[in-house]
Amino acid sequence: MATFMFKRVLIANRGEIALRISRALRELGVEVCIVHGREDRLSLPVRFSDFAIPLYRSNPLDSYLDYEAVIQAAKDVGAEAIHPGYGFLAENASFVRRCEEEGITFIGPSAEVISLLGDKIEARKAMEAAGLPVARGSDEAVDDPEIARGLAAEIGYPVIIKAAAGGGGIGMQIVHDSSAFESALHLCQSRAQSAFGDNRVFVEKFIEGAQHVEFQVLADGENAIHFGERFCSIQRRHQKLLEEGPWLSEEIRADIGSRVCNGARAVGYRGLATFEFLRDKNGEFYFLEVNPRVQVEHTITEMITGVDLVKLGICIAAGETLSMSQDEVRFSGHAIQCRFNAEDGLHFVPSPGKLWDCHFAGGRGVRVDTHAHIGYEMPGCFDSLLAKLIVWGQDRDEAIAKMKAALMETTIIGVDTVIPLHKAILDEPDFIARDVTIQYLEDHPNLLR
Ligand code: MV4
Repeated sequence: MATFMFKRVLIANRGEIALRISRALRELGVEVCIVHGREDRLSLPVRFSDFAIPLYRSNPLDSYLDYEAVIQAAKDVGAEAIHPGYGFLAENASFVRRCEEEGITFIGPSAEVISLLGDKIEARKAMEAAGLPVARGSDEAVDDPEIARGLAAEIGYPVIIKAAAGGGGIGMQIVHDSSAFESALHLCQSRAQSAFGDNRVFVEKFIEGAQHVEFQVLADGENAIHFGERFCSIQRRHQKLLEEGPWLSEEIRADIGSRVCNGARAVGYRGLATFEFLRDKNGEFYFLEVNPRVQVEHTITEMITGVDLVKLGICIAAGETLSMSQDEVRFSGHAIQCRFNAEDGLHFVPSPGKLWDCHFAGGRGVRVDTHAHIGYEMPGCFDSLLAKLIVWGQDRDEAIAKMKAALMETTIIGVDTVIPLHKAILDEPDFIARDVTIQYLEDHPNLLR
């Protein structure tokens, strides 16, 4: 029930997600404020905002990372809440704590929950206790190589050593036998120290030949519901390229779905969350981590459930309780998303430049989320995501056919994109047969020619 809604919200982000959040706010009758760097001063989310606050910095990233400046901007403009989007400040517990101190609503979970989930050892422990399946491994940080080696022998090789403060795969080491263990442990610890200022690592059974499946959750601090799963195995260097959903049977969705809701309730989660899993050849699930934010691929779930997840997340932050029950979440058809990164499609190096021409597909069941337009100057200093093309079909075959037709119409002139790779994947027999793991691109090197 709509009891209270913000009058004015500040977006602390840029690009397609800033535009996506701006649309949700406007539909809710909320005034849209946005901070921006010099590179983005002419961008669509800035032009479409009610109040734009320039925060020009010598390092362009700092326009979106200098959180004291972002908080000051919110106060200056009278915004009651800040939406962080993804990346930048979205998972920064210190920033969220400062928002809490200033009486500004952070649209997302509490600083305490972000800290808990940011520690992969703590998150793993909490979720195992809540009944989520986890891979065999250490339930605390490992430091002593002898103890760690003993644990690895017990679990059985191969094992993986991960940073407690990690995520995104930074520092991870796969170890195949005990002779390689000690140096891998030290390497992971030193990578973790330099990347996160925290050298704690933990050990897990390495799950081979796995798929990446994630569940979308919405919670209000007390209760939680899930919106099913997305299949996100097709990635390179931990950056997803193509996502789709649904992927699982109704029975498995209901089983893992009820567990992730228990996990969200156990930590008092509030807002949108994604629970990431590996799924092995036998169909066994292993919890990886919780992403405490809106994700790039939330669009897949919106297409197959018909809900506006971004609006729901804002309503929760405004103090509403969950407005739907699990029974009211219905699934229909199949959705596929292609991410158009401005990159060279062979080596995945950024390809900044001016979009001399730009045209996106349309028609029934076709959605494009983008801040791109003819004349847009794609900066090289930010994430290279330029646009997302999402299609909906009655079933997977129809969605694939629709995506191929939509890619054929897509025109982006001025920067390189990964679209030739998307086209090749959609024609590849293993993809068509759903025979896809997280090794998909390494296993299909011909796609990159
Ligand atoms: C794993 C794994 C295999 N076994 N954990 C990569 C990022 C981080 N979120 C966790 N990751 C992995 N954890 C065990 N026990 C393989 C990966 C992994 C991966 C996971 C999801 C999607 C893509 C991936 C690519 C390489 C490795």
